Amino acid sequence: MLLSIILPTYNEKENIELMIKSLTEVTKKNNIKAIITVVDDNSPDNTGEIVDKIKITNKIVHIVHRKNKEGLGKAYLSGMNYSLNQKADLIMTMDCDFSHNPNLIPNFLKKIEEGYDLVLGSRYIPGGGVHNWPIHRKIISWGGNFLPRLVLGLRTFDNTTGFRCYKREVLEALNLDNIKSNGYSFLVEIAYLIQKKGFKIGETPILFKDRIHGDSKISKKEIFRTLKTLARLKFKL
Ligand SMILES: Nc1nc2c(ncn2[C@@H]2O[C@H](COP(=O)(O)OP(=O)(O)O)[C@@H](O)[C@H]2O)c(=O)[nH]1
Ligand SMILES: [Mg+2]
Repeated sequence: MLLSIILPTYNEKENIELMIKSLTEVTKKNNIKAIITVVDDNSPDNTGEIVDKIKITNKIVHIVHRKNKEGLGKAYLSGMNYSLNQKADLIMTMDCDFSHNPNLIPNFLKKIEEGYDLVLGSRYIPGGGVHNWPIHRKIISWGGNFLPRLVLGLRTFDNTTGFRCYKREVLEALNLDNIKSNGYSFLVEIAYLIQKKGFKIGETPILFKDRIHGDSKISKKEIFRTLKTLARLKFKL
């Protein structure tokens, strides 16, 4: 069984090396056959070049170089298509800034073994939570998760989490290139399409820690994008 861990990066020079090291250790320690698929949007801080160097000695590291910054959703899509081509059986996505704890990866695989097709790392189930978040971010995140449940009938509690594990069959069943949204709304849309196809979605608790190095790239435009996406999916626009 091959696991591909997709790491989208944009200006992550302070985090990338440590993150790759940590993922390499965790997968080795747990006997998980894995590749790390970095998807870099031509980061001006040279994150891509750093990975090119690491890749020479660490053979589990792969990189997809993209020309322009096109957002998280497009980066995930590139990483997913690449992982499917590499014959990965499981495809994970996670942030490169240590907000998602690499040590939790085995918990996702356990849920997959229990029979789930998609496992979400959830802040909003017992045992999960957020660390060091200002109140406005908590409110935005809570709304971003509550609204899709209300409007689209999603049964899962954390639908904007980027810490996930998909079975390859799930991604093969979707028409990935038809997914229109980007950023957080991409995450909502893909969860909705997967639930609609009748796949089993499970959640495993995660404690989300705010980044220490570098800056968040998610803009306020996301809120409006998510509202637009909800309307489009609800009314099939
Ligand atoms: N390739 C790529 N990665 C991105 C882009 N935007 C954000 N990222 C990466 O996606 C992850 C989550 O982004 P981040 O800014 O930490 O979002 P936040 O934690 O929700 O504030 C990080 O690893 C970023 O480097 C993008 O446009 N392209
Ligand atoms: Mg972050």
